[in-house]
Amino acid sequence: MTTFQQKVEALLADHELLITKPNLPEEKGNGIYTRYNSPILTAAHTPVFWRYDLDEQTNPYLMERIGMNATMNSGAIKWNGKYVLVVRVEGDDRKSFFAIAESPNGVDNFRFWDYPVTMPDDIIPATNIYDMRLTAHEDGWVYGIFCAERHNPNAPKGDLSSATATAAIARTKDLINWERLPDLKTKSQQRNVVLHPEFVNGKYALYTRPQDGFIDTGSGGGIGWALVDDMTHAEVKEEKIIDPRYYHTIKEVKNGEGPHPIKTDKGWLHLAHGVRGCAAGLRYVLYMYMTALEDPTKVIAAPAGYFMAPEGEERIGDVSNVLFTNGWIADEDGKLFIYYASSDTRMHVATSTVDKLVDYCMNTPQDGLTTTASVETLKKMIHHNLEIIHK
Ligand code: M1P
Repeated sequence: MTTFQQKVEALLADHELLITKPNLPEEKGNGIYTRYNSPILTAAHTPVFWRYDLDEQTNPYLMERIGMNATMNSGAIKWNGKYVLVVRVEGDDRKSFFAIAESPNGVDNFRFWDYPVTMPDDIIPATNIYDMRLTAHEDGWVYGIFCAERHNPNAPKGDLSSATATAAIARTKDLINWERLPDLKTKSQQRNVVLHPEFVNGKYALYTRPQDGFIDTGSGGGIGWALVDDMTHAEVKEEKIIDPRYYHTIKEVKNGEGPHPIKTDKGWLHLAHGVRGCAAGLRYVLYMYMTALEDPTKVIAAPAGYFMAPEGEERIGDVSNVLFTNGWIADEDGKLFIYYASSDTRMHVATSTVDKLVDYCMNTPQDGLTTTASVETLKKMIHHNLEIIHK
């Protein structure tokens, strides 16, 4: 008969096998990035000792006591030579919290730190928090901006679904102790707010995403930009839309900045998500754009369509047909690790290089916004290629 202790050891051994499984690059790709054959984090990657009470006296059947439902939308930062993610972990109770997982190589062997992040809740307590964007700002702090969700105080009686989204702000110097700052003051609701890593005209600069309601962006025209005097009392006084939504594109319904942009010789390199509606619901894909170094509000490259869309098992999960990103890490040699979640369920990595993605942004044709324009663009490339083939 298997003893309690043997069952515990089997659980721990299976978990160790899972989290140390090598993650191999997929051989075939599109030349732009490389996908990997396994997710980097799933709910099963969370430590056994988060989920099981390992005491035979109190858990004689060795049952899971605290279920974990998903690991998704993670902020990312290179920290003491490690690839570190601030993961949105969602429990079976639907509450999300932040937990840190680190890897020695960025593609596998991600291991959670023993305890989740204790995020101070001393400003206005929130019901749920999620989707942190990390920015190591030139002021010396690492900021985390994330969504704080609360029940809408103006909801009609009995409406328990109406919520509000606010950009919550915290900062740290060690990823362990977090100082919570007041939520961003804005006229509209906000999600997907991201801090630019440098001062602009002596001010902090934020990418925003104004929205009329908790889900609907409504009159919020796209990804916005705002300058803020002081992150300890951050207030958006003026907001300018820098990356608008357009009819019949991948970002027709909504868009949102991913992680903060990366500075390159040719401009700021941005990764974002775009949303469109279809009979199956909303479809979330990733797209890229670039802005000018001297004016980060000026778009200088906007490749048409999506950069990455859900494929294979990525298509299915708690909220199917979704790719979402809020973290990437550029190594000093230009190698780039893109951390993305699929269908609000699991985390993946894709790799590329900064140079390749600048080339992708600068040389992928723009969206002409009509079928006629798309066909003309296609014909130009066919013509050019046929000349080469028949030379
Ligand atoms: O369910 C898909 C995503 O929906 C929201 O994104 P957005 O703010 O653009 O609508 C967020 O709740 C995000 O966490 C989630 O992955």
